[in-house]
Amino acid sequence: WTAPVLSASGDAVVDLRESIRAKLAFALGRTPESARPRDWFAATALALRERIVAACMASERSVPNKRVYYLSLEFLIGRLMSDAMNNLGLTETTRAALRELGVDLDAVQEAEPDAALGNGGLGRLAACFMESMASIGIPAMGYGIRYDHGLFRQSFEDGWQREAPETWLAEGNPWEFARPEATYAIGFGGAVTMSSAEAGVIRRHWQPAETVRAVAHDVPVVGWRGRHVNALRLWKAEAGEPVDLARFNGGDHVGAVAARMRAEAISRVLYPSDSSAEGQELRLRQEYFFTAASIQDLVARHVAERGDVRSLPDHAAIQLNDTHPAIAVPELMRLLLDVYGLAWEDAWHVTTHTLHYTNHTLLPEALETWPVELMERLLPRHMQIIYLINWMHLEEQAKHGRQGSADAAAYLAAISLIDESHGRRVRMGHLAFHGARRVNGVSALHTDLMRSTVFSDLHALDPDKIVNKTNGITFRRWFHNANPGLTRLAVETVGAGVLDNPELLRGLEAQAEDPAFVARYAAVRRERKEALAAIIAERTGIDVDPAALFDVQVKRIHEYKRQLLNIIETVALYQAIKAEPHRDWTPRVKIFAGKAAPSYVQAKLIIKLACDVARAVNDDPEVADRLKVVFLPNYSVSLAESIIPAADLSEQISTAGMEASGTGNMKFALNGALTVGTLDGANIEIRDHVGAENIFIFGLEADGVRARQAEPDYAARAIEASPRLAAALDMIAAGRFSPDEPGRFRPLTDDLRRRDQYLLTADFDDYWRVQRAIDAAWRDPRGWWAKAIRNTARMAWFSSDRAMREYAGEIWRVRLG
Ligand code: DL6
Repeated sequence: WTAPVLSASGDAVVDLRESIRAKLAFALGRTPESARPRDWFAATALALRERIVAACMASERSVPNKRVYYLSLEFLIGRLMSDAMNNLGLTETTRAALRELGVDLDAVQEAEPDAALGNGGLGRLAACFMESMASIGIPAMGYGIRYDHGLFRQSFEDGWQREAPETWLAEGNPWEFARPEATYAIGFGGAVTMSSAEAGVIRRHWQPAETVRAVAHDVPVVGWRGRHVNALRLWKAEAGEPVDLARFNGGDHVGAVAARMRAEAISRVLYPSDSSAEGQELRLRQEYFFTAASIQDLVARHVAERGDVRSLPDHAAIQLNDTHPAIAVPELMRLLLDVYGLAWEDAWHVTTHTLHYTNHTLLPEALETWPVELMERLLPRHMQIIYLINWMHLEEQAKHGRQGSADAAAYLAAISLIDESHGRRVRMGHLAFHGARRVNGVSALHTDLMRSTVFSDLHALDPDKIVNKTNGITFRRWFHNANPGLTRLAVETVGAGVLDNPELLRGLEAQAEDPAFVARYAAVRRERKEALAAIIAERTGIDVDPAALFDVQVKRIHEYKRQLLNIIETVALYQAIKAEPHRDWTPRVKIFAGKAAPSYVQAKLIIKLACDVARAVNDDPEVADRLKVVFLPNYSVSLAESIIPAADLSEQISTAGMEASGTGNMKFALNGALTVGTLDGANIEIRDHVGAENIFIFGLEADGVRARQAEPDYAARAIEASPRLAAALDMIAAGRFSPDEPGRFRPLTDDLRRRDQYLLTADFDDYWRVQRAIDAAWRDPRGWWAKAIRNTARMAWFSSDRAMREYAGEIWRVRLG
């Protein structure tokens, strides 16, 4: 760790300065006078990349006994420069080198586009895991897609979300290495033929109708102190032939590149909307494209290194990040059977001892299934293999005594890989479960629910298969880089060892009530809040008081995450302030940020409501600084890095049983925000670690949610029993926040009265109660800061290094380097 604690040494500064100068001239063709911040960023990144390469080559030369392959459709890596500088110990050196060139490092860092190759938690988790694997020395490769356009850019037009394409690659990516030598042919469609039996064995040959090229691009992932470098290999889709020359010369200039456009569409955008059949097909093409390229690549590497494909499980552990790469099960089987000629039993042994699967959601609408018809058309050989796997699986169970029992048919239907209940669809979760050696959930509660609900029948067949691996976050990004002031304070208080061993944060506990330490801790927060206030003013025009309680809910907008509950409580608070304007209200700034999926109508309406409520509240002179509401546009990893260290209160208020884990909750608590949350996902484990007296818990637990959902008219009755809730809903429904369109929010309020799937009405009163307890706690600064410091001191367990060690030992059985 050199930044921000130590200063830079002279020689290193000169070396780096000259290296940056040379990159600017010879790689970018720019003079210092004509260079824009973006050019300085590219030159600096290229100079830093050079320093990563040496370590990278060392990693590549040695053949580890076993490698981990992490397959994920999303890697929400954000900006890479601060990671690279800090992990190489070069932040201050870079700052000094640029200063000598008359350039400000902060401006250069701002010029780096965010690599937003993911939607939210699942993709950000993959990025944290990659960094941790490199830091603790797990030989690993991440595999994903090199999307031209990551998660859309969000702006607001009169409070409505607008989406525009994000263009992170517009000026190239200085971190990556194109690897055209690692190119694979990926087939789609066509037919399967059989060769005549040789020695009694019939071989099948898939002859695809269409072939797309997957071209590797590697981004080095440098670990803490630069000891290990792994690669994130992202696949770009290209057409076999860039242009149909005959058509082009015949005058059909657009038609001549149609096949190319179709191929390239695969890596064009993250998460194409699946509201059309074409969108659904493209999504399946993306999943197969990156999975097949990755499996071919890793099998080829294994065979080149070890000779025999049968030993794959000894030298490779493949982790499927959710079901998006679940097609790996039949793809690996296809390669082993059709290309390497293994017998079925041997191929199945290799497959089920190499693959592992992480589940990230139990929400029924998010569990992937694909129409059998689409799979048969796009991946005919894979569908044959899936049928055969399923047949053997069902035969096996039928043999084990379930025959004849009254519920035998229902049982077999429940465990089948094919769901026949509404059309025939392949259950990707069941496929991944069946093909994996270990299956894991991402928090203790989520894993229990996996065992008792969605996977209960499969779990009964193999009770050791499901294990829990609670998520984690990389402290290098979410503490050292995002909050250098607090990191410096931790280092000065408990020693520099805390940078390598976060357990040493425990030492802060002894200072939790020491006035001098508390003053320094509070000063760091104040500085981050002032910086965030400046961002808010610049991006929204709203002035907020850094002395107020910063109450933050930032995450994807989804009904189960219940931003609507927070907004309704805001309206109720607004009404209460209006009713008693002279009371001593605790000043609050409610800060929201997050994107709604473009086709998610209800979520977009929730954003609009937040913006409309914000306008009414902020414009009301009677409220003044007691309550402000802000919706920051275009939430991203970089924005999160500015928001999280400035938060006093972290809203983690999902309906119990619905948030698999959450990782934002960990980032906030580590940085000393107090959590207001339900007993959901990892909140439960956070409470266990920080102590029940240092977190604000409210609402129904998962069992209570299920019981309440079974009660008829539960929402109407809850509203009737809560005058405060009823008044807030009435105010919204009557158009008080949407005078130009009074009925605008009726779809939200009507849905709450009729159905309220996410139990907002049930939890509202308790949420109000806990928020007022928070107001009172804020008015006792000594008590508040002691709680905050205890949060920081007790969060070490949530490091993704811990999570990766657990995966390495208990799932992958891989040695650390
Ligand atoms: O495990 C990472 C992250 C969890 O922290 C969140 O609780 C969960 O919602 C998220 N899951 C998804 C689901 N996507 N799919 N499929 O993003 O995973």
